[in-house]
Amino acid sequence: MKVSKEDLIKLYGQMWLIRLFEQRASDLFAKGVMPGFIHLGIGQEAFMAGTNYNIKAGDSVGSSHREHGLLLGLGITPNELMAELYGKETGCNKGKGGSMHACKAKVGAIGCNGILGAAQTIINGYGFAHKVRNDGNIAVTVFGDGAANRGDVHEGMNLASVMNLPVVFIIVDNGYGISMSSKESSLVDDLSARAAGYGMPGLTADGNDILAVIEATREAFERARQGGGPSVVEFKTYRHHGHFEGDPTPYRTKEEVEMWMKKDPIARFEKVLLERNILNEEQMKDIYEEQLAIVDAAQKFAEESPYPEGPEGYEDVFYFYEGGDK
Ligand SMILES: Cc1ncc(C[n+]2csc(CCOP(=O)(O)OP(=O)(O)O)c2C)c(N)n1
Ligand SMILES: [Mg+2]
Repeated sequence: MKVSKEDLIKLYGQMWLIRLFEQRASDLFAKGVMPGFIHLGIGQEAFMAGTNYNIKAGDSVGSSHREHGLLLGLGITPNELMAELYGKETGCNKGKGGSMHACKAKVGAIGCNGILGAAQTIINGYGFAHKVRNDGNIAVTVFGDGAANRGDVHEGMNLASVMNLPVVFIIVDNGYGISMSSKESSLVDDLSARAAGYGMPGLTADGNDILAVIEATREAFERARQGGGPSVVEFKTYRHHGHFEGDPTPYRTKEEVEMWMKKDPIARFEKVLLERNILNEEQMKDIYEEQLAIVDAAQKFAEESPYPEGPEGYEDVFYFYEGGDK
């Protein structure tokens, strides 16, 4: 697929935005400034930016617990996402969604479900709505190698298939489900092979090569848009950090980490951009600085924003008080 020079440059900026945003979140979390619990997708930027590239206005995209990058690409701004991570009133969910439940339905970011696998059945409702409305939009659900082993995922795939829904199941095999290697939790090399069991196409692509991601999602998304039904796309990638921030990762070797660092998706894309004379090193540095300034501004915005207070603090949430539930 031909991607214009302008788009390649935008994608490069987008990858840096995701990485810098998450590195900042990691630092703030380590300092104890950021509350809650975060899972970072540093190292997985190519699949996030590449998938977003083929998303159109009106599509419904369900993310998982590691996809701040997808949310940024869909249209949750860095300011409102950072504020959400801080639990502030100016966050996209007034600080009550946090990292794992940040969403913004009007830009198609339909959110995450804390129960692995559950979102892959729910996505069919979105797919069905697009089909009934005949709006040419699709529903996309992104989930991990660990989630892929849940029974609900199989039900979801089967239903999408028999109802010929415009749903794309994106499996992100990043090597682990917490500390369980994906090589041990499933004995098929490619999790996309599951698609055959439901009579739909399945494809595995290099999730650290943004151009391969764009190609794979384009094919699957176009099929779904044109009434060709659901499919599975699997991306092989690696998370540079642990499952959660603070995870000491005793389950992986230094050699394994080093091997994947050599496949860093940003460095790989830089090589392509240099080889094709699209950007030189100085221009790449400028783009990096631009994205860094956006992240600095997002942090400042989040820190200066208020927490939800008074009655507002108790709206949109279930809470318990002594003497009964309310
Ligand atoms: C049904 C269910 N079981 C267990 C958990 C706890 N849990 C949260 S994340 C996770 C691992 C997910 O691994 P994977 O799907 O590969 O995604 P990744 O974290 O690698 O992005 C587990 C077991 C859960 N949230 N839901
Ligand atoms: Mg995983």
